Amino acid sequence: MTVPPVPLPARTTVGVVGAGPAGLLLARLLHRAGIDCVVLESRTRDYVEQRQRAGILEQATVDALRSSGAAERLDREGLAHDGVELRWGRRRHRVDFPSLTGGRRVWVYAQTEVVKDLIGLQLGDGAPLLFDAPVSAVVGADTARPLVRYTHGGAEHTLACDYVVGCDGFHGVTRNAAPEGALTTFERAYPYSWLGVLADVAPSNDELVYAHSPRGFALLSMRSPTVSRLYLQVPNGTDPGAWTDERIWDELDARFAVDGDWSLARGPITQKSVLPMRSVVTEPMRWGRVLLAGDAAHIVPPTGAKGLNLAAADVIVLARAFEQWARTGSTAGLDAYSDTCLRRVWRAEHFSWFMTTTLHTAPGQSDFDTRLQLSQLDRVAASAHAAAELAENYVGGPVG
Ligand code: RFL
Ligand code: PHB
Repeated sequence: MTVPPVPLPARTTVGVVGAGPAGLLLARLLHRAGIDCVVLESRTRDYVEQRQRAGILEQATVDALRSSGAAERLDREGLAHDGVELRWGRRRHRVDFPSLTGGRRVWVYAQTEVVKDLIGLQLGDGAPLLFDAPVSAVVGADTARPLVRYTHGGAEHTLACDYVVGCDGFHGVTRNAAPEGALTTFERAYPYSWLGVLADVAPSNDELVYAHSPRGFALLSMRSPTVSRLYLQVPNGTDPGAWTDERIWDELDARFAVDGDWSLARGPITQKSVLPMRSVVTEPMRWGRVLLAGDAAHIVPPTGAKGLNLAAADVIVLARAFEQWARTGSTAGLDAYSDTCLRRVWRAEHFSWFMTTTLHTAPGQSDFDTRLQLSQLDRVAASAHAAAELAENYVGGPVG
């Protein structure tokens, strides 16, 4: 029996490029609001669901997942965290979120799981979400009907939209479709990367541990009560294959070392990868009828755990703006979208830069700079104001 080909829509209200967390959450929020949308993703469903990335969700992200009906498993399996631990000079200091932020906290729930939950719901509802559908061009931003060109099943297709949203990440095509001079990019590179590993071992601490050490930064995070996620600062260009499991554990041991009773449990390492770090902001996040959201518009180094949460915040603002436009015809929300998001983006850029440069040791870093870092960490331990500044930024505020 031959299966009839799935009819591909030729026309929609909102065309979404990319099925990462930004594109999927936007599609979900629009679907719940009764606004037509089509998501086009270049990769396979399996690839998108397995890509290891972020692990911390802010309250505002959790609230959005709940209001879009995508939090059933998150509410069952997500781990609520009320603080993080900082380590430096063999000392440890816990930053308590609820007491410093009026009761706010964060959740440990992997990006892979958020993505699986959102994909399952969209496909379950029969909402148009195409994998293996790379977008090659976005044209006509200055017309009433912008077009998205993509390939699928070996053929070229065109999708006509009222608006197009580029949720296609840092290497996507949408941002590059802007006319010359329409966008300005602000950028900073860092002289180090992270070696990230997944290990089948119970996390050695109940909460995340961010460690400054003369050997470089280390982070202990987790994916579940039986799976640890660990990161080590490594030089740019590091080949993950050059790090044996034993070398990784030895280095983590040395960087997390504290006075007193604490040890790092070891287990089989199941994945290793190296990620470079960058700070990038593109302004504005819109030209004509094309808008950018998530990593397509901005990148942060992962030390503040902001990337995924910024992507979610963008699309929460955008979904509200589309709802206002669909209900009343007013474009006020869409017109304010870029300015509204960029305020939060720049706050997160500053916090991510602050966490990164306070905790990492740059190649050839002077003793003077190290003393400044240690003084800042001492300050967080000594002053409730300094600790509250860190905690407020870490847990994030309400959106919009
Ligand atoms: P994504 O997740 O990159 O999704 C973009 C999607 O667009 C698709 N795409 C296209 N689709 C159609 N046509 C095209 N021409 C396309 N070009 C691209 C891509 O295949 C992809 O599916 O962006 P989004 O949705 O904005 O979400 C942002 C988050 O993914 C990101 O901010 C965080 O994951 C950043 N990040 C991390 N953040 C943290 O807070 N903690 C982490 O540990 C952490 N680890 C990471 C990360 C980002 C990484 N990248 C981007 C290299 C680790 C990595 C490796
Ligand atoms: C993670 O669990 O992957 C994670 C957590 C906190 C960060 C970065 C990554 O700051």
